[in-house]
Amino acid sequence: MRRPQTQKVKPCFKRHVAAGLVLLLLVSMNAGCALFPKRIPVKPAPQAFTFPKDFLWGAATSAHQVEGNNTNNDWWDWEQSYPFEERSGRASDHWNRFDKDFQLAHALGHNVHRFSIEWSRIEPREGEFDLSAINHYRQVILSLKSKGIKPIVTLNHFTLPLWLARQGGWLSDQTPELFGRYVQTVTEALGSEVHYWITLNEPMAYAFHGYMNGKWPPGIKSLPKAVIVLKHLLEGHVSAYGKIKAVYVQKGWPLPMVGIAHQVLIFAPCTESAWGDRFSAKLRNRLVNHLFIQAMVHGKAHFFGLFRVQLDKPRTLDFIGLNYYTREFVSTHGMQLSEMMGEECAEKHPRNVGQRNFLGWETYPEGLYTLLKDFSGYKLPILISENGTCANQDGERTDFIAQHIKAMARAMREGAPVMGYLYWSLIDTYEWGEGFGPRFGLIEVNYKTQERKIRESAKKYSEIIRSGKISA
Ligand code: IFM
Repeated sequence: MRRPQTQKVKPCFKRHVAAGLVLLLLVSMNAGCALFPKRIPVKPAPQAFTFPKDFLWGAATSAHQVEGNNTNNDWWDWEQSYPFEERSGRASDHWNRFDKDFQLAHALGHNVHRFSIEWSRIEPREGEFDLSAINHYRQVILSLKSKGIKPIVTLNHFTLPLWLARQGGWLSDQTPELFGRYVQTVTEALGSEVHYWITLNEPMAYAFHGYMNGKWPPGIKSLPKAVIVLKHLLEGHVSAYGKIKAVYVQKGWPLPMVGIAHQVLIFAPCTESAWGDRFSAKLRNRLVNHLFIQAMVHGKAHFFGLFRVQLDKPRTLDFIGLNYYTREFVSTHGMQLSEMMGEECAEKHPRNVGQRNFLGWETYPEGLYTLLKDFSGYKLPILISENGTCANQDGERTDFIAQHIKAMARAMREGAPVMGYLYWSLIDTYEWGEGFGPRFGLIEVNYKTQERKIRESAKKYSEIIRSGKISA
């Protein structure tokens, strides 16, 4: 154990009076400290944290948000019929510009990049797989690898092919198997070049917005349907996990790592002293943050009889991807389960003092530390699969990144098994239903000309990556 550093306490008086007098004085004033300077412990200054050499550093995107012209999926359809101010349209034209975008990522020192494959391009009609689309993604992967950037491939990031949405999407009990079939095709075609797979992005957020508040396609508001969708998403994940592993075994490729990208939030009580609010915060934490992961780790999960699931296989996760952005304050407003889940009170909450971004989300880096400590309990590697902000000023993004990386480093110092950090997002994206206003990108996109400009915050992030350290 290291001994605490010490410092000398300065003598209290100068020696300019007669020695005897001084002695007398000192004794009477109980000031022995002047003669025998006391050693008092000083807290060791926290040191910079050095990340492991093989730490994954990069950024993420998703197909529909950057590629442009994903005309054959349910989101495109939804955008045409819903009164959105902005539709995804050409988005960031990443479908055509991916190689240039990856050159920028490379220049910024990224060694990994997460992107998603658009199911509606791969399987435009049921059972028909489009080889040219598969080949496109092969080029995407090869472009990354030629620059020394490892691909992390998400297989489903919210959007569904229109044909599948029309037959019920994730409400249909056929969908988990159809997802497995699509995943198998993609794995057979691209698996030799990929080590990291993410089956689903944010299943809880998907079920909530699509089937509870109805803000996303298919615009349903029904708790029982949301529960069915969650079960099917879990079964879809299990099916995909099995297919991926089976393909690698059959081909004799080194086994890959398969995970999900799971949305996590800090839930805090609106009134600390109100047990009901504290209870609501705990309930949400259990449901939103843990239920899905518990099911994948243990093969079963339940939530007060409302949700009970038993999967064919336990342990269908090799790593946990966490998408962390902010915290929410909740208060309870009744004794029914739905009321106990609470309501948000962020706007009027006095403790909500952090910087707010363009969408009003509070910056709360401490939350990342807390969640990493919490999720370390699953004893699986953790990837920060998304963390980012649509800052009003780029300087806020610089601070956001540094503060979150510090929080992550603190958790790692205390043993959290973090394998990488991905900023959301590499380039500005189309934000679901919110349009192009929120600017999350490390790289700014001029949507009129499609020009790219590296933001200062991206350069600061790059400095952290290159140094492999963060100051305490
Ligand atoms: O843009 C989204 C992404 O698609 C999923 N995670 C949250 C991001 C910001 O809202």
